[in-house]
Amino acid sequence: MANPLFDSLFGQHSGRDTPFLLLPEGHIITHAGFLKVTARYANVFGVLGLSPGDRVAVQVEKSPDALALYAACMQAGLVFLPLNTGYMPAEVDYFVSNSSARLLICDPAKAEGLTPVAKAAGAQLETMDLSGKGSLRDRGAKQPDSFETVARSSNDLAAFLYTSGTTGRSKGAMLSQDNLLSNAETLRTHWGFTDQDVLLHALPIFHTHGLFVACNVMLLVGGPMIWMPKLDVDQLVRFMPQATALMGVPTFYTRLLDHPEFTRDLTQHMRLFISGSAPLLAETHRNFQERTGHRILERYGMTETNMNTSNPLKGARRAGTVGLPLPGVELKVCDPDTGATLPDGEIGVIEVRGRNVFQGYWQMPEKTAAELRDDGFFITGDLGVIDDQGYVQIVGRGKDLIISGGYNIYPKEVESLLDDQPGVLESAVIGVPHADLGEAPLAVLVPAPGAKVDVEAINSVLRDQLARFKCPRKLELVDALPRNTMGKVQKNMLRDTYAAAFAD
Ligand code: MCA
Ligand code: AMP
Repeated sequence: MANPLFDSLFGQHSGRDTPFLLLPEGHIITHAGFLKVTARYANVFGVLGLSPGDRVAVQVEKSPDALALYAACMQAGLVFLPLNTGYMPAEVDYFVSNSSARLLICDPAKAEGLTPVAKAAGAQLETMDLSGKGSLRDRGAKQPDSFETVARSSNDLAAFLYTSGTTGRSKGAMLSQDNLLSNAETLRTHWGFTDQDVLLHALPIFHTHGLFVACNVMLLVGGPMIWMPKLDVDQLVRFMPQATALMGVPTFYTRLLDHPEFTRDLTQHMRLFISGSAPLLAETHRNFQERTGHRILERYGMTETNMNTSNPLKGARRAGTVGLPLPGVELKVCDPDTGATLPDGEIGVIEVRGRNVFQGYWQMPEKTAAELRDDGFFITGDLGVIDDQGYVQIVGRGKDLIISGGYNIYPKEVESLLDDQPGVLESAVIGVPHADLGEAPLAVLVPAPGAKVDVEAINSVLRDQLARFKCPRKLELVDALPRNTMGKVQKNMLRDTYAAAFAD
């Protein structure tokens, strides 16, 4: 094939008037219609002077046109770089300059703040709003609705997704066509998706889960998605009778369980509920089964690896586990110090290898070498154990990471900013249990001797510099941080102290 990823996901639907995106207000976008829009954007990229391999950074609200940007990048051989819509200009600045993106597409409302960012990075700036309108669509209107697909090979890069590091700056995970296509094919088969499925799609499309897992699987099989701009549980409940499957982070399931109309009757016809991106409490799994009769299928993945393990479609779905390694994925649990493989039943760091594993971090050979072994195994930083049936259980994280509602927060990034604030001697940011989001960030601050800390002023700086989901929901002042004999901050003790901080 000339362009394996584009041809398999999109090209195969050329000219098909089959429903692809079902919008909540009733409008239906067909595969053929979607591909025409895609071709217009691919033509615009050519007019803007982009060449295959160039990066296109995209920070736009979820819409059919936003998805068409992904398709257009694939068709034109460009590298798609989606960005969380919550990121502030200071954060976007880093991604655009680090990736040397040639084009930044943003919401018109953010264009003023991002113009200097694009300028400094030498990138062009175009706009697209929630309804798809903006400078890019205006340009597209003058372009043909067909485009000759640019030839690419399986090893060519398809996307960069930035993941933060426990130390230092975010890293651009380079994903090849084969990484994405092989994983989507595996998931389609493993989860039994066909063109008879209708997926409720309420996840954001700037992360692996909503884009590569949900969209790629449905594109492969040619079934439609009910395309919701964001999670709205009333809407999920309203459209569930038209769907067969749902993919979500655990918050989707706890919120559904809180909804009075989410009943066994409503879900009888559903084929599959899939959860991932954050730990699903065994209690949620059990409550869900009691309410609906369905056992949620939990799986485990990462930006760098796509999906690694999954509970089975047929066979035991075990609460509190992420199931078995997917076909084609090798998984082992290793001693964190020596890297030696541990026997089943022992806790260690999970390492994975397979066609799903990324190509490395963009222009960061040392970081790549530190996490991706020469033999192809990727060190995930997740702590796990394999039971006697081969099921993998994630028991913790070797990396200092908070996962809040499925979004990753690296404490180091927030702490660095807090430590720079007037009157702050040092800080520690921890994840504290949160009924809705799984965990949420809380900051513990130590004032400098004799200094007064202005909590409100600090909150305002945080909100200005960081995406809202990263901002600690509470700031606590203490005299000193607990440290061990080596002087290392004991975050476990802080987590115990503040365990009930979000209990109400
Ligand atoms: C929104 N807010 C959050 C979060 N989301 N705060 C902490 N954690 C969050 N996840 C903040 C907003 O900034 C806002 O703050 C306030 O909460 C309400 O925002 P709203 O938009 O109303 O929130 P929501 O619609 O209720 O969103 C919660 C959500 C959403 C549905 C859980 O965050 C979501 O869709 N998460 C999915 C994330 C995801 O796709 N993860 C996959 C990546 P303020 O009031 O101060 O303005 S991981 C991945 O891809 C790997 C590979 C994998 O395995 O899947
Ligand atoms: P990301 O960097 O956004 O790709 O997040 C990947 C991380 O999410 C993994 O390294 C895990 O720590 C976590 N994760 C994903 N799925 C699960 C799951 N089902 N259970 C527990 N943790 C998960």
